[in-house]
Amino acid sequence: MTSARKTFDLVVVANRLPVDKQLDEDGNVDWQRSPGGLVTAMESVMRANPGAWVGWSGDAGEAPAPFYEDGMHLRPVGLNAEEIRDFYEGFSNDTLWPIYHDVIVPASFHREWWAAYERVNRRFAEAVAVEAAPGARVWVQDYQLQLVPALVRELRPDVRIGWFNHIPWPPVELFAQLPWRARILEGLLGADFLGFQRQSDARNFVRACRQLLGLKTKGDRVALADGSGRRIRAAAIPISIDYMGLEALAKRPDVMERAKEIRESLGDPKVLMLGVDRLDYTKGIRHRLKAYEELLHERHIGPPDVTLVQVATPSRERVEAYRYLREEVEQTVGRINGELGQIGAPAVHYLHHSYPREEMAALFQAADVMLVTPLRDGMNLVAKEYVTCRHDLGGALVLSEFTGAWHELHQAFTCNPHDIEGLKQTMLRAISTPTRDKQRIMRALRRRVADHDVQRWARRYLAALDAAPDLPAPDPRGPSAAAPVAPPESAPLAPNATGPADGEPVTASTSVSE
Ligand code: ADQ
Repeated sequence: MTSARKTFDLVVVANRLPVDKQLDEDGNVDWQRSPGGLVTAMESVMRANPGAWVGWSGDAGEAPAPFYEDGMHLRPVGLNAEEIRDFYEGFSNDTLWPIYHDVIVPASFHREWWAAYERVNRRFAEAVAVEAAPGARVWVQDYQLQLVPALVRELRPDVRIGWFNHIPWPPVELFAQLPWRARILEGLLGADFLGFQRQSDARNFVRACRQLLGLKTKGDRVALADGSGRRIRAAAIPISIDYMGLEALAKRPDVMERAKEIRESLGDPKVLMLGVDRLDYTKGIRHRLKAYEELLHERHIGPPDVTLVQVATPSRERVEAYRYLREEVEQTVGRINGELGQIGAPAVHYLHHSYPREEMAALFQAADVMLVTPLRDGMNLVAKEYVTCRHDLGGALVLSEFTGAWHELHQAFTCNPHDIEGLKQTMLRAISTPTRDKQRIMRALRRRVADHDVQRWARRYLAALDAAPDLPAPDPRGPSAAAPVAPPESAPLAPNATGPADGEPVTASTSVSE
């Protein structure tokens, strides 16, 4: 007797599984929940919908058998060592990542990397096809999996497919450099709905379809020319964080106590500045250090009154541009401390580690000025985490206008990190603005994040996906009389129906009054 295999109404597909493999002392495998924002977001969605998650386990070799973890069905996808090199480190992180981030470093193009990207995307799509129940919702994440939507549609035309881009979508002039640009656009157009961090990302995508594929577009919709009549919607639904969960953590007495301890161990500076980033060239760490170094040289600020803690999480260390960045940042920190530090009072405390959430929340509460200065960033969750942890209304957020977060948090101390002189002035302003004014700003920033948390992001995304696909209405006179119809305006994203459209700056009329 055979029993029907269980399939799932919601399948999330991401490059990585939401768990990390750990080996205990006896060499037994244990899976630990990874603390990322996506996992937290999906937790609440998956509690309501029995879900599966398809992703790579993070190790080279055969995929482990599917397993359950905290009520989630996890289906690992295997990558061999060459595929990790070519698909992940190569095409994803050394071709797409730089192109999608304004070519801050040059992108590398290699045909064998593309071949691996295609092959691995197909493997992910095949895994999805096995897990999805009839008519399921499939939610594909990010730039590593842009071919998956069309591949899943080929295998499973019955399912509803969404894709969300966590990083920026580049202007068409940059995207056009990609030798495989048409294939990527066609891969994405297999979806029913495409979500982006900012409206300008969605608009860039629509423009690329028009200019590079010659497709007709209207507003946020791209009409396919394959006779299906499908129109794909591309819109901004900016990601957020678990505001309630993080705020509760930040209010824990042990975390607040730890924040005090951190300040004490740094010699109780008058002003503690903080940077927290993956060690990535997009994050503007070098620009931040340059501005800080100049302020020190010019004696505007200096230790022991002012100090900077820079947490730089290890990242993509096998990609050359990242190794080079690390060397440069570490040399700069060494130089600043050598020239401008004092005994017992270094100018920069540089930490190249990952920390538990509690420690991050304590650091955020300890910091008077949070420096978020990316040259380009899809969203930047650190900015949202910082204001969430400041339930005391203390602190000041310096925020680059090149982050997705700035489009929601533009009351922050805004900076253009390329303008070193301007960045220096903004840092000084963040220090010297009167406390009452800073509290007013912090209250408005916190309100925005509280109202637009990650649970709302996930609900909005799935509502938009459910409103898709956008097909011409059947003609009551029969198929031969079918004529194009105006796309229905789907309710969930109607701008300004209940407030600002997500992704839009909070304007004077919608910002929170005191
Ligand atoms: P990332 O570029 O990885 O993500 P970001 O949004 O800054 O970045 O989030 C990083 C996360 O890692 C934050 O939750 C932060 O607290 C945490 N973190 C950083 N350093 C840490 C450390 N040393 N120890 C522990 N935790 C640390 C991509 C895009 C972003 C987008 C996110 C989500 O590049 O633009 O905001 O996806 O969509």
